Amino acid sequence: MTDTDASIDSSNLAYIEALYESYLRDRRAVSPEWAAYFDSQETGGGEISWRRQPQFRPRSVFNPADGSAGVSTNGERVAILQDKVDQLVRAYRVRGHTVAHVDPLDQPRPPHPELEIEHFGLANEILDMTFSSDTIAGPGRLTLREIIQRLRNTYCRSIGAEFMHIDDIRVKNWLLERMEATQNRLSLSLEAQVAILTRLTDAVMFEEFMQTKYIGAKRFSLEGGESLIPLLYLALNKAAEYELNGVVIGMPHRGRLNVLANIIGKSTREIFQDFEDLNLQFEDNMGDVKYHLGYGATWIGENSRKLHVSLCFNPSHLEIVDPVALGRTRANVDRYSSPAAPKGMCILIHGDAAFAGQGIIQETLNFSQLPAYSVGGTLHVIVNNQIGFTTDPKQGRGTQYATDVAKMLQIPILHVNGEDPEAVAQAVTLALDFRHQFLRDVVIDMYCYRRRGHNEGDEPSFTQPLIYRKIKQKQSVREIYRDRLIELGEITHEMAEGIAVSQRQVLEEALSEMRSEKPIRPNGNLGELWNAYHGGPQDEVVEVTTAVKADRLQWVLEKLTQLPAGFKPHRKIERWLEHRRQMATGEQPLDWSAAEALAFATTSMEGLRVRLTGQDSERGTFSHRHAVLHDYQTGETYAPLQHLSLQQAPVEIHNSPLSEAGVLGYEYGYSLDYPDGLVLWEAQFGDFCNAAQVIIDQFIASAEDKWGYFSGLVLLLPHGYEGMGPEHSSARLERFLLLAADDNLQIVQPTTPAQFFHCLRRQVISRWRKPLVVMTPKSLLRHPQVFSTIEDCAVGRFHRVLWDPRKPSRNKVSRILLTSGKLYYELDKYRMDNKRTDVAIMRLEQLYPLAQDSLVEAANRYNEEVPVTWVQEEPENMGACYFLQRRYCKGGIGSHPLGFVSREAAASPATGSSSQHIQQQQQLIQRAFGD
Ligand SMILES: Cc1ncc(C[n+]2csc(CCOP(=O)(O)OP(=O)(O)O)c2C)c(N)n1
Repeated sequence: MTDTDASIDSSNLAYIEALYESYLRDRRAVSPEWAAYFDSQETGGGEISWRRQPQFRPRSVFNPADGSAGVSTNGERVAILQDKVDQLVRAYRVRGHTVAHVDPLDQPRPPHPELEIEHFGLANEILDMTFSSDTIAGPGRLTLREIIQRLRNTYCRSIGAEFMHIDDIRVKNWLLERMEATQNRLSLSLEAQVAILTRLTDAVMFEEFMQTKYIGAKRFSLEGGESLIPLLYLALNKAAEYELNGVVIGMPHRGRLNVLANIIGKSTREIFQDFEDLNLQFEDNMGDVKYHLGYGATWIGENSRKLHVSLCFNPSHLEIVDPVALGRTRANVDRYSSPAAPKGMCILIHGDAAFAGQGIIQETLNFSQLPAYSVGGTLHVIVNNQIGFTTDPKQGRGTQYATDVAKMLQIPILHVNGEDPEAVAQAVTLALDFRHQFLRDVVIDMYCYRRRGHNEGDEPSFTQPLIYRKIKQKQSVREIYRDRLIELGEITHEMAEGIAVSQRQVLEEALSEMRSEKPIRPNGNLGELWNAYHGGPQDEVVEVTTAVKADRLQWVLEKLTQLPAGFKPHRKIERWLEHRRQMATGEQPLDWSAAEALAFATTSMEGLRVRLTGQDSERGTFSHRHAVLHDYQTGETYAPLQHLSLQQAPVEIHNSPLSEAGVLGYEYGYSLDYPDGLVLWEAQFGDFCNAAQVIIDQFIASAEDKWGYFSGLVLLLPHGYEGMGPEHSSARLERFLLLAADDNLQIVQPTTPAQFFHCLRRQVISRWRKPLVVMTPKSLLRHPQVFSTIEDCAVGRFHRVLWDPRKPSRNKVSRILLTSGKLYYELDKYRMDNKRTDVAIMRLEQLYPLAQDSLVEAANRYNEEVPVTWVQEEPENMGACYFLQRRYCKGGIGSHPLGFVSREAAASPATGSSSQHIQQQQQLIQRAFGD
């Protein structure tokens, strides 16, 4: 018998005694096995016999030493206890976070029963017994007391880690080893500690300075959460260490100014200037409030590597910037690296209430591992000040943590006490090493508090009196850390004060410079990529050639029908390819799908990237695109657009997740950092874009005006009244027209394949970057009258107004119809069927910016004062009626008075009854012709 065995043996007796006592008090206090054992040991008179039978066998056990069951008595005893200890170890890994000291406000956390040794049938008496600790990083054998201490240090100090929901054992073990080997603490050099203190001092001084110089001005201070600044500082240093070239940050209002000043590098002089509202003299646009502004600058890491850091401009709508920041990051990743070895990174900073409450978070997290959207892992940081405006967490979420939605991903969630800056440093180091290793997202939930009200004018004690009494008493995190370092003898009080004094001085100097010198022009922020592109008014736009030589178009079409040897698509697709081949030879005219493919192909062959995503966009909702073909036998895929030439730029067409706000935000973000590409989002049906209305309102329509951001994003929105009911008829054209002003958007409704071809190419060849909204057809995709020729794409350009191709005689025309979209073909059919040679039909292909001159020119082809009737399928309160009437054609079109024919104003866009639809449509057309 070894010494160890002896100690186990003697401790065991004490342990069993203790268990037996518990059992006598309450049979349920011990495990069923022990209870059964003790039961079996009782003699009739209640006398205990087990002491006289040391060879007890409560159950057959597995011996980890040799894998056998039911070995020697001593082995069994050890194995039983070891098994329980192992269960306890696992419980700490799973539940340790529930009791971790993560809250600087020390709000009570109830003990977790699974972290009590009794729960596993263990008792205090064996705390000094030695067990195998092989499953824990560190020494191979430890006493139970030491094991528990290590586990508590690792999982229950200032970091509470949730990671045991990760199924991949490789990932889980990596985390486990990293945390347990260090007991989840960094061992920091003095230099690193001083760096943290300096960053904290920067953060605190900035807020104090602003508070005294701009009393009562709204700035959404970071006070209480200042550890965000060292956290970001360390994150960017890590990014430099991993040789990344760019980091895009998305964050809300809280602490933005502090981050701008102390992380991004916006000069405090410029920030003061924003506070004094001195920028009006520079700005042609309406601008935005200072706590929404973004900025970009170069960050130099401690290893002297440079990377570009960009803080996205932000609307007030919490979290909606997240997909935008991700899209920007992916653009960087695609341009300079790949998602498998990304050189760019995204950091998203969130509020706790917003993270738990906003649905866009789920949409954003869902991108994480999707090949078309992954950026190789995002760092999420929740500035968890434990309040949302005036709302307590218990009113704001039904989950334990603000971060629980992130458990949908196989990623770690690190809850960390923001008042322990070294724990914050450990969390961010672990997080970024994890991201680098596994290319997955990671969440840091930094617990802190909010020193003031929601903003600087708010009184928080109205609603949270108890917490704010406590907060008032609290020293700042800087003071706490400073005192700790002084106590440890790492620094002196003078050194700490020196850091503060010099920071205060820098701020004072910047303020007096700002006050004594001329205002500095705000940084345009767009970066080099944008040098060749511009926004602004359309009258500065140079017309571009969008036509492509006929033989090239034929070659491309033919190439698009070629498949790799042995690749066999579905029979119907073979026929579809054959049809396309005939388009190449001129035997068949071009349909919509071919024109689109030609636009994408030629753009890519001119070196410009094409990226289209949307729900089921690979095939196309209406089964018309077939951009990605599937082998009918093997399921393998082939995308002909990607195999045109070795020199072509990538063409990516992807099915998106079933999201609108998230995906549109993402593609918008992509377009911000890919001005030299054609970036498109397609709605399944146009009406679904209303689920992304925030992106349309807050970014697409207004970003140029608010922030000087340009975008060439294209929205493809299927639109048209075809009896498909209230929801699948309208892409809500009226909403886009309502948003149109200052040439902020382009809104088109092309009616021929060639028009679509030219319009898409114009969007990317022109240097003018404006979002383009395309009302795309459904029934026209296969309409026999809807075709173009190769020649139509080989000459000409996009026409904003289409003249009547039937060329009615000027003197005969007594009625001009003006319409847009597929209704043209129905009106034309009626005209032909009824031989109405007195009616001319013009098409408005671009609704905004409206080419008034072209419209007047088209109307003037007919006699003066011949009335024009705008005919639309939509009810009067929708479509373009009000827009034309009120904004552009108040007095008619030139000398031609303007009338309107539409469905009656209605609450819902269309009827659900297909026969009623047909009837309405007939009446509408008859009214247009005055019949
Ligand atoms: C989508 C949206 N809804 C409501 C608001 C109004 N609002 C601004 S801040 C805020 C509270 C946010 O709380 P939290 O996410 O915890 O961040 P904190 O302000 O505490 O840092 C609310 C409701 C908003 N800006 N955006």
